[in-house]
Amino acid sequence: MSAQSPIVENATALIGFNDLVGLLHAVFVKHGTSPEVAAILARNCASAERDGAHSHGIFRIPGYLSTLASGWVDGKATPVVTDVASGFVRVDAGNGFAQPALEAARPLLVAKARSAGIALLAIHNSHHFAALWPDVEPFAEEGLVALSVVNSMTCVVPHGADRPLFGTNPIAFAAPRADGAPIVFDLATSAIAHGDVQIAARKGERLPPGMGVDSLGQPTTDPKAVLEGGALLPFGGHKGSALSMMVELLAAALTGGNFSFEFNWADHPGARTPWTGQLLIVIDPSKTAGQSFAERSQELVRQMHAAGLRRLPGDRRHRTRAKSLEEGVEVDLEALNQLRDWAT
Ligand code: NDP
Ligand code: PYC
Repeated sequence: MSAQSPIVENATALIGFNDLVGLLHAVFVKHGTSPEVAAILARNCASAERDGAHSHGIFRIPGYLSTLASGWVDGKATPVVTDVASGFVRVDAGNGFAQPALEAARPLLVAKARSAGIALLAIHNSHHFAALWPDVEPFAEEGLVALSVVNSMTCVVPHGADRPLFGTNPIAFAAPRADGAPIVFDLATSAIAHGDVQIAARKGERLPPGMGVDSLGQPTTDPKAVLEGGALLPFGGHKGSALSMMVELLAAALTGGNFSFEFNWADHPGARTPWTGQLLIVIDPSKTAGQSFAERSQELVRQMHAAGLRRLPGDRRHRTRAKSLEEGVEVDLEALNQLRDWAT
């Protein structure tokens, strides 16, 4: 399918995955990234759109572009990888995006995980504006277990506190299984991702109760009240709050990156990307005693289904992915036309 000839259906169009990657690549390069960085961000963003992860797909492009225009992030940064210890790799992303930093460190990280059984990647001086599952899923596809955390920007009130401090701080996990796609989950530790609040505000929808507060700290279901001076709450009260605190410690304190409250983008109007850190832990489960890990994880899934479970985390994404690869990625037509303008 050609990027030039989408099939129009209502206000959406279908575009082939590779065409979408190519279009996004052109947009990124046009707006100041290197071709190498553009290739990584374009695939990441198109993959989110392909899998129906809309809060971190094309919706994010205006934020990427305004950030690049503001000079807040270096779209041409070259990450510097350091072999710190037998199970520890560090990357200075050079005020660039986190995904190219991960890509640069990947071979060393995997080699260490395979030889020692476990290895850690600490990325700092980095910007992460995307979904986290694309960072962990590929490890599970090659038989490894991966866990990643990244901290974002202050907009979440810690449980029991009076004002926002934490970011929306997601946690993503991926593990191989014997008969099927890897088990993957990826969730914000806030009750709702900031991106979904923006989408609700744009569509004029209310939020479910318990997601956020207004500028006076009062519970609200109005997304605009959350965005304009209000804040989000952690999911699950003190439990999500503790996990969000853990993410701050692992993604910032342990990597040398900024806490969610430590950067000030006030002098960069248009900047949207959190300038923080990211941690990945990769485990080689072939070192496990007894039956293979992939067979054990398959058994767990079998038992969950036998217990009545209909939907595993990742099932919805994989269903959407299969449809997108078969029929084309369904994209808002106006957004597609906008991308074409930006690409030229
Ligand atoms: P969701 O609450 O939509 O989903 C969280 C996880 O639960 C997913 O793995 C999802 O699988 C699964 N899931 C959802 N509903 C069900 C269900 N009914 N049964 C079983 N599993 C289910 O995600 P969030 O809103 O918390 O986060 C959205 C995205 O925002 C994430 O990709 C996250 O990485 C990103 N984000 C990025 C930040 C950053 O700083 N870069 C900050 C905060 C969030 P499935 O995907 O298959 O639906
Ligand atoms: O959706 O919460 C979010 C988010 C923050 C940074 C990137 N995405």
